[in-house]
Amino acid sequence: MSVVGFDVGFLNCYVAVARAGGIETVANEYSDRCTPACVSFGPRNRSIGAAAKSQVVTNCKNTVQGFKRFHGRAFSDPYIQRLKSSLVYDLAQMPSGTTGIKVMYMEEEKVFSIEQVTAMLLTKMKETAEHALKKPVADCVVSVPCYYTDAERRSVVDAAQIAGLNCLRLMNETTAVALAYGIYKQDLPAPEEKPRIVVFVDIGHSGYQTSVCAFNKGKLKILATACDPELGGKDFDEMLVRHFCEEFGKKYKLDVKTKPRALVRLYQECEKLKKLMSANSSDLPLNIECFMNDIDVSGKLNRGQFEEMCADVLARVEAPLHNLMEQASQFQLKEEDIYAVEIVGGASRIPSVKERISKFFGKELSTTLNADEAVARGCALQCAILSPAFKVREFSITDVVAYPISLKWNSAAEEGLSDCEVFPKNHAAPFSKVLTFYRREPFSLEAYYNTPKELPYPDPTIGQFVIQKVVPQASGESSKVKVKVRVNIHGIFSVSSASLVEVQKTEEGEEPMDTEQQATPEKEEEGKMQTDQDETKAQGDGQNEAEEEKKTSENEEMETSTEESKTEKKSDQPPQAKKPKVKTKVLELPIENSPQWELAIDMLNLFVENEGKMIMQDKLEKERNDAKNYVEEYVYDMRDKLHGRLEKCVSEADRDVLSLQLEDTENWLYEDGEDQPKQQYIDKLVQLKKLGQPIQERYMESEERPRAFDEMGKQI
Ligand code: ATP
Ligand code: K
Ligand code: MG
Repeated sequence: MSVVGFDVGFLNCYVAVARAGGIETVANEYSDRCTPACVSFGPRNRSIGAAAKSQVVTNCKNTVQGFKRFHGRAFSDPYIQRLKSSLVYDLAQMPSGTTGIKVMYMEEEKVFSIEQVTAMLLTKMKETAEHALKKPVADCVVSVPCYYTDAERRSVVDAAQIAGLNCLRLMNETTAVALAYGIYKQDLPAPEEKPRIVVFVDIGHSGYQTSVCAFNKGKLKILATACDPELGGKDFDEMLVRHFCEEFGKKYKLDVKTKPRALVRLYQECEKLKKLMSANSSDLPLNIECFMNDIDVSGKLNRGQFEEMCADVLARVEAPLHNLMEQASQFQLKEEDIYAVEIVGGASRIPSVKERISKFFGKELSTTLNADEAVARGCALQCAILSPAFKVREFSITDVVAYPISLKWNSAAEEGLSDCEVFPKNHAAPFSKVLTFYRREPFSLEAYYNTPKELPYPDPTIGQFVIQKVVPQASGESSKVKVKVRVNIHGIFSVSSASLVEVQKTEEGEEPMDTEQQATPEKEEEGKMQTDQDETKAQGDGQNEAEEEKKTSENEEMETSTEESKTEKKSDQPPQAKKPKVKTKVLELPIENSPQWELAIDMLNLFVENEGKMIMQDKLEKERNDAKNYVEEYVYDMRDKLHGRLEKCVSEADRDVLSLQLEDTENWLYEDGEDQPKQQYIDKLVQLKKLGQPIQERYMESEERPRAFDEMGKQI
């Protein structure tokens, strides 16, 4: 059982784990807590994270960044087509129609699905967590933007599975932040009191998310969310890049856009400059040596100029806040009810962004959370709450349905289509509802988002769900079919079960055979967590408050009947006089689920298998490189020592033989030996050691002898 939270950012990823001391953001092999969302493909292996980022310039066509926005998208999606031309790497269509990434890997052209690429990143983050926890990691919570639709969410769940992870929850980023904020607060209002209202704002590299959240002791409830999925740090970088492309065009006659390498370098330098400008309002330089055609370029900029050129971007900061407060006003919330506005995310550090948000609310902004790590920490806290092996203080989390969901179906009673909104906007989630239909035969339901205009996604379809094996009652009447629909813990819609109620009328005293007397399952059992019997103290949040039972904020609602039920309902009423016993038998019905852009199970399995192979390949390549490095190290080390402390232990002739061997090996390493199988390096090292070892042994002996005498002397 592992307790891990992953913040899969557009640019920056963070891993948080729960350990004895509490929640901790852990560092990768470069001692950095931030892992770049970057994967680079090479002729022999992949590099992921920091190692990949260092190849952004040198291997730009095969180094993939900014792929978070490809999840759940068709290749033909206008959004993807628009982006395609601005990327330095290639995109391609997967056989299923979704977006893939085309690179050279292992000296072959390969197309990886977006799920595979994110899985690669997760593989790296998983290793970081495993290294920190010193045990295998599977259970985890993964962050997603709160504006993600179903297809995007399912794609991330698949990516986690490909990486061998068991994703307990996809957590909305702002909800993770809210949890990280609330769980430690000792002074939240009591459950019956007026809740404390906090607005959260997360501005990352690609997206801008806000939520308004109500806190009471032991619980948080998201009330509404609003977003701009296309506003973040990258848009400011874009403006800077555009500015310098123009300037260098005039000043040096360079067409930067024609050289992907130069463009990638300019992006890097502009991002650095942008960050510097947050702390400094004076003129700041931008210098790049050998930028293009051997020309060094330089420019300068100050914050005032930066704000001027980013005016259009900055003008978009208020819209989501307006949207949020408009929704909040529907439940009588006003600006004066807001206790705090907490901001996180890298781009929230831009002074003019902060100013605008602060001005909007007429309030000082609050920055009590770690702007970079809050999402990962919130995910780890959620994982601790969900994990039966961990005791954390009781904290219930209720999220919202971001876009209203409707179902439509062919009506049995009348001709034509019927539909009904099953989850209105800002409905609590996760949540299940039971719908009742009266049918004689299998029927299908189509789920869709009913406000396509507000959807940051081109297709409102969620999926088709066929309720199979529906048959009429023995009497020939329609059967009562109960269909449970839910927005699950990942925020994904599904038809989770369906059952047919078979009514059996028998005479008094006569017991029907084979019948279980069973109540209709209206009570939702899923989502309830087992009582934690583990004796370990509450470690998740450093608080020692044990809890008896954990459950998610799964809510229940009694059956919602559709209009079709009315006409036939009477036939269920047994006539008073005869007093026959009515027994009902509930038959579970199979459901054929076809969510939009679902990854086929055989593809998923293939991807799992391939990820395993690539992990193995990376491992073998690392071992090969290590073996080569050992040879190199030995050559340099021995050469130094032969002329140093080993000199007195070797004859001139032996030394010359070994020296020559060392020199030959060094030359070999730069020529034929540059790229050899691991065994070659191992053999080479053995060969060298055959000559070197006896010399070193002689040296050891000569060192040991006087020491041994010393020891004897002491004993006497
Ligand atoms: P997303 O949340 O959109 O998936 P992310 O989580 O990877 O993206 P963050 O790590 O929150 O994004 O933020 C990265 C962005 O913040 C980058 O554009 C970075 O340049 C910017 N940023 C970081 N520090 C500063 C700073 N001091 N001033 C201005 N911008 C900054
Ligand atoms: K991040
Ligand atoms: Mg982020």
